[in-house]
Amino acid sequence: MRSTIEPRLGTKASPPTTVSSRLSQAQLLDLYSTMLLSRTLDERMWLLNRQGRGSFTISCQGHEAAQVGSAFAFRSGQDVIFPYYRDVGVVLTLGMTPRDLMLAFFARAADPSSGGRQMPNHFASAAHKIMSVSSPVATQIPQAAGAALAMKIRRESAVVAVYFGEGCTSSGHFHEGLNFAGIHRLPVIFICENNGWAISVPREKQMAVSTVAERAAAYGMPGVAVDGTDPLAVYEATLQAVERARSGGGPTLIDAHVCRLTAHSSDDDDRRYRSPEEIELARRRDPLELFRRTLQERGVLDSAAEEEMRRRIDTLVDDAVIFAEASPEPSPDSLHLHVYAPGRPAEDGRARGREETAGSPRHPLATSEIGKGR
Ligand SMILES: Cc1ncc(C[n+]2csc(CCOP(=O)(O)OP(=O)(O)O)c2C)c(N)n1
Ligand SMILES: [Mg+2]
Repeated sequence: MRSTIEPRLGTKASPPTTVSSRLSQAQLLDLYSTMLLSRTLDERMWLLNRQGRGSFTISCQGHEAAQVGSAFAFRSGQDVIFPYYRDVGVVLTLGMTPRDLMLAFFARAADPSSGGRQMPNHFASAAHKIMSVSSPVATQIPQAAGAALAMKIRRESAVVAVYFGEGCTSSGHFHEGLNFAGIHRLPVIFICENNGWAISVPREKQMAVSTVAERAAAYGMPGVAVDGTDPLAVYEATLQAVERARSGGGPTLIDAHVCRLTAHSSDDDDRRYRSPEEIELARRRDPLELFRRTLQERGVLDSAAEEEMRRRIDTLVDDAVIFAEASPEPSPDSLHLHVYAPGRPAEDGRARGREETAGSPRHPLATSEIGKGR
């Protein structure tokens, strides 16, 4: 077993030293409180899972600085965002609420992401231009390149952001998406939350290069490695990428070095493949702790303000749990909603599903089309 999140950029016992000149004191506090809200919500989901009240959770813990710091550079409701399953901090920054996320966690009818049909953390919000998370990892990357092509054709000033883990960079989708975006100089920012693990597979077994950033050279775009535990460093790197994209300079790949503070998911036991020393090293890079110390040292946050912030966030999370748990489940007759095209009702949903998949002339894999060279 090897230690995989050794310091290259950001492992440090002391807090980051930069406080962005681009952010006001109020914005810095907002950034920190969104990180704290992400962590508090996430911890509550683990608790609820262990109590048997929620079937599954997957964590943002250790990624909050990269998520909130980068999302701070986007315009909510204008830029198009393709998150991945860890991105609690991204979607909260862009306007989804604790209630929204708890409704998905409990799979309730009012869940804005999928009406209770998807796994938790498969975020979606049309109002915030947050595109639905795809379960097969990395498929969002070419989707984002396609969305960016649409932006360019329509001459829109919005940009596209797509998030993924470093494990995704071994997938063909990653290479096709970046190649296409590089060729057409598309306004898209590729943000890798590089935590050194793809479930139990360490980075050394995922790629032969030592950083994700260096992969960018193959696609003719800048690759920026950044300390993903420092929200301000991530914010600055993302802002520069956004400015480049908006001014026609094309895509950027950001490689944010983060740490995974939990097991892969609530169904995983990482003690089987991570050493206690490696887990301890990750804990020492806890982005929340580091940023709190920075803000305290700079006189932006004192303990009374922190106490008050924690109380407010606990109340928000309590409210979200009570509200979502009491909300109705989806009704069984809505089973096929958003699954089949509207306007083609059938008395027997199961039979209709089979017929449409196999025989509909509109279906690209209809049996009648296969083998005819179309
Ligand atoms: C195409 C595909 N293969 C395998 C999986 C199972 N799977 C889910 S998450 C994951 C690891 C992804 O690792 P990484 O991209 O580094 O993201 P992280 O979870 O570390 O943030 C895998 C292999 C999947 N969802 N889709
Ligand atoms: Mg990973």
